[in-house]
Amino acid sequence: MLVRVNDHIKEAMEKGIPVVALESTIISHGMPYPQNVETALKVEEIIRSEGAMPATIGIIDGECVVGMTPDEIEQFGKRKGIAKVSRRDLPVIIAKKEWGATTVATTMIIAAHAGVKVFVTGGIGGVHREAQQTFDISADLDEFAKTNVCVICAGAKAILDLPLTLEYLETKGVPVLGYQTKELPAFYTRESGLDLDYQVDTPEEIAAIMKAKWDMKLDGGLVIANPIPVESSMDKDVINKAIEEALVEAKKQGIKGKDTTPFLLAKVKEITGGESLDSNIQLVFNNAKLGARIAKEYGKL
Ligand code: PSU
Ligand code: MN
Repeated sequence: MLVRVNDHIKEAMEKGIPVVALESTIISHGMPYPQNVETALKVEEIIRSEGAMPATIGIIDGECVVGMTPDEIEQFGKRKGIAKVSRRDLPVIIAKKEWGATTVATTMIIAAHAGVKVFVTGGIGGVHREAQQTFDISADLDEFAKTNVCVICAGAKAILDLPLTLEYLETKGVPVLGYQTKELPAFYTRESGLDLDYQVDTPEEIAAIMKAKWDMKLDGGLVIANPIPVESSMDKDVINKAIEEALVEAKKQGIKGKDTTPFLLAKVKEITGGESLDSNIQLVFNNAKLGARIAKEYGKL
């Protein structure tokens, strides 16, 4: 079987309980052990407490699993050498029957297969700084152009070129909706200085926009940009300085391609003495709450 939807997820769907997808690259490549596993399990708990069903997605022995068990989540957090799997990697990992951690792009693909429309994560990939030279644009952005899943995130990290990321999403026809804000949040901070065209204030409004998009056969996803809670957000100067330093270090070490995002995340954490990791964890929890509510509202339509 290419995609295995576990029984508890199937049952939830039959009963009309809304399902929320979760990715595994954030577990295997986005956070250190054991915080990665603790966070992944807590996110599931938050989604359940909101009356929805979490479905963490990953690839196990070449099988795309929707609704991993806590033990499998633990494995994704602990095991070394689990590949980071984006769209181009997916067929190889499946055919070779390997384990793979799914990025935003791949999680969208597998969620869509299973009929899951809402997906919660921390941050999405984007256009990297200096992409004019490197061509490094995350495959996440192209996935938003074709796969029908609504993704709740805390905006995009300032390790990316945020203005170019917004331009790219516009070109690809992807709605970017600010949740109770008119400004693109920048992951660790609530502000980026970049205006969004649309502010939405309730999960109901978001569900209605999802439905209108897909009823019109406008294929592709939506980005819901949910700012980090004030009490968990970082000082702008502190985080920006850490990011600049991390970027210099990445260049010095010749870090490229798929290694860039995990490298920068780990480096920023090191430079900020772990403060960025705490913020990262809190913003995912905040997104989980909103994602569950959106899934519930969409389920009513
Ligand atoms: N942002 C984070 N943590 C992450 C990622 C992004 O704060 O773990 C992961 C997501 O899985 C995202 C991927 O899809 O990085 C993007 O990688 P790339 O830029 O190589 O496409
Ligand atoms: Mn890349």
